[in-house]
Amino acid sequence: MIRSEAFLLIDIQNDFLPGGALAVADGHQIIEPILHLASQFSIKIASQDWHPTGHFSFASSHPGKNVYDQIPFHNSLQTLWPDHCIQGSRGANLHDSILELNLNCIIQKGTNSEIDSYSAFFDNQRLQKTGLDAWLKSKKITHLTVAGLATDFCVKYSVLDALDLGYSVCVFLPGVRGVNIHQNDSEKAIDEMKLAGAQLIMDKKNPTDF
Ligand code: VGL
Ligand code: ZN
Repeated sequence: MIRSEAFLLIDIQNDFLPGGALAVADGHQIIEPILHLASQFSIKIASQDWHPTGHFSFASSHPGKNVYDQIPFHNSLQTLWPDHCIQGSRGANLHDSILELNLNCIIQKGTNSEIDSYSAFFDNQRLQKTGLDAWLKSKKITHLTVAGLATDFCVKYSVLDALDLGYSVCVFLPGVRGVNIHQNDSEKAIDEMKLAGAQLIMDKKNPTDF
């Protein structure tokens, strides 16, 4: 095992799993492969979507708007979501099996009411950093293997930011699933991550070239 390596688990929270407020189809299928791979990492980090009530990204905060509508925001578009991952709620908890992994660090994001944060590194406008980059640098971590939910949002933006910040990144494909508001969003996200320099892997020992 390379000591400069960590397993980064994105938003594996009850609300993104079947039965949750923003359930990702087949999201539960990531758990077993992730637990299996996790035993090979000494450093494991989880991100946690952690919104205050009335968060800007919630459709319920915009009268007349529906879930999955998009609204203009700072030269970009904000997708509107069902209320999810509300601070202190059961839905915001990391899945029990992930909590049992002896995580070295939990990074909360999306805590500012006024701005969403898909990436575990920055908010969506890149105005503020979470503590993740500083934490990784303090541990001299240079390589990340990433898994979690959702492929087409928080996994994708976390991977793109990690590459941008200079980390070597593997995406563990059996450990990701997407929201797929549009068909193929997950496939497109995977292509984007690969094009940006991420390595796509099916298991730890045998990196596969897709
Ligand atoms: C996520 C939508 C809203 C994610 C978080 O974890 O991918 N998606 N908030
Ligand atoms: Zn969110």
